[in-house]
Amino acid sequence: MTELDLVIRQGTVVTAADVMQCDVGIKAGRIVALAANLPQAPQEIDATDRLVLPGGVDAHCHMDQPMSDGVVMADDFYTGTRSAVAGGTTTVIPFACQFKGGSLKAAVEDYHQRATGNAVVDYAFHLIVADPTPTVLDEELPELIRSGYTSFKVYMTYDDLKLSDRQLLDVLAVARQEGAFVMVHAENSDCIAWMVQRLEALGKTAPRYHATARPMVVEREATHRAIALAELVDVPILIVHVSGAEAVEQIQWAQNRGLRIYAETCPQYLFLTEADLDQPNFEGAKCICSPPPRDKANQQVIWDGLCNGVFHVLSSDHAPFRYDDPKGKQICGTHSSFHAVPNGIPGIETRLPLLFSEGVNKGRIDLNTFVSLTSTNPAKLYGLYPRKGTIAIGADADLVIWDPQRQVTIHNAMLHHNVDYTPYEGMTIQGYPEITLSRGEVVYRQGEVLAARGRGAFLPCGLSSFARPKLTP
Ligand code: DUC
Ligand code: ZN
Ligand code: ZN
Repeated sequence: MTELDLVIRQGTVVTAADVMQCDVGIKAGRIVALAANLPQAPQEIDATDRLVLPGGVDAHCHMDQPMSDGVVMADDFYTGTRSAVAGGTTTVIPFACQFKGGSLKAAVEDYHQRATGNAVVDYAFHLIVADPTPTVLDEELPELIRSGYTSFKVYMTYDDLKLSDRQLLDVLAVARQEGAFVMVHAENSDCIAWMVQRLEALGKTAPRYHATARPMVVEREATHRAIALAELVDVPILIVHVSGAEAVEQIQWAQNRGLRIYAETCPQYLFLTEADLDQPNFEGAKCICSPPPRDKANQQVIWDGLCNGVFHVLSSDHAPFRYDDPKGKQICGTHSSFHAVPNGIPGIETRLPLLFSEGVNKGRIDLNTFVSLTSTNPAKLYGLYPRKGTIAIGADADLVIWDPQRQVTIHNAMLHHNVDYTPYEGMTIQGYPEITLSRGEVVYRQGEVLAARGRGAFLPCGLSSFARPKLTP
């Protein structure tokens, strides 16, 4: 064997399928050997009593995304990806967002400029299709899909992003034709607008009314409609950030009918409830995200869905807005109506530790499921597997040396994002990344991010392993 650059020795190597005691040999940034007693290398990492996991793939996160209304995201590609590696995530897939009236290609070019020279780990882009003009449908989208942007998100709510059912059908048809993969934000826009108007007319503008304005039925109806549209076009879709039981019922119903409906959830639907929106002094705004967190019973249904296979991926939906900031949650320096507060919470760094502690340690999911949900499935869903998302010969050496014993009390001061709060402040968890490697390079070690700014590379995506055509008998 030619000399290895690095050996990770004596660890417990975990993939979506296996748990193995072996060393990991790395050469030129890739995994080249998995065996006991590998020969000495110039660089060695002792992983005794540690897990060796594939680096997390966060397939739903937002960073440096241009916003309307004077709102600015707190994390750019530098701070966002630093936060990612400190939490054990080595690949991120944020969104190049088209504006209505704007070009999709221009959005992609702009987003490249934001990422290049800043990202510390590898990244791909989803597209957001907000204006499916004939040029977008017939030219831009097919060309972009063939150039490695193989997934896109569509919205059923938010005035500046939402598509009509007719437009959704047009976009789904392009996905079917090109083999692309569609993520759907499922909430009924008119129901929300109607609720917001009535609540504001009654002076009910505090953060807690965000949840009142977006009850479960609003998500359930849109989830069902998205499924129906996908069935009509005969194309797989993934429902993003599923928050509770009634949406899960719709997804299970579709899955039981044999439809290719996939689903994602996020830590906020496992760890927060709508009571978190009802904190004093406007602090509830910190937990405003859409869909909103629900209640304990809904949390349990989301946990069940992670255990029983309804969900394929756990993403952060990291949407970083500072709290004490006129460009963030306190938009224009005021405690404005819940409806003006930017939607989203930070979570790219806490995604893996939270799921490990409450999922694996509490016996809800096994180690293989943890790896599937956080790394392997997102890599497969978005056409990055097996380069990313697994520990195998030839895969990129994107790895996390994970200390399953380490107890950590989460404080915002220890996190690496550029947000001035975490919704998980004070929560004590067990299990934390010790070392993170990206293409064989140590980019994080025990609290310190070591990665050089801009070392991350763009990843063109192949077609989704989950969007392959159905086999017909
Ligand atoms: N909801 C979204 O749809 N995107 C970003 C954050 C959020 O809360
Ligand atoms: Zn969304
Ligand atoms: Zn999002």
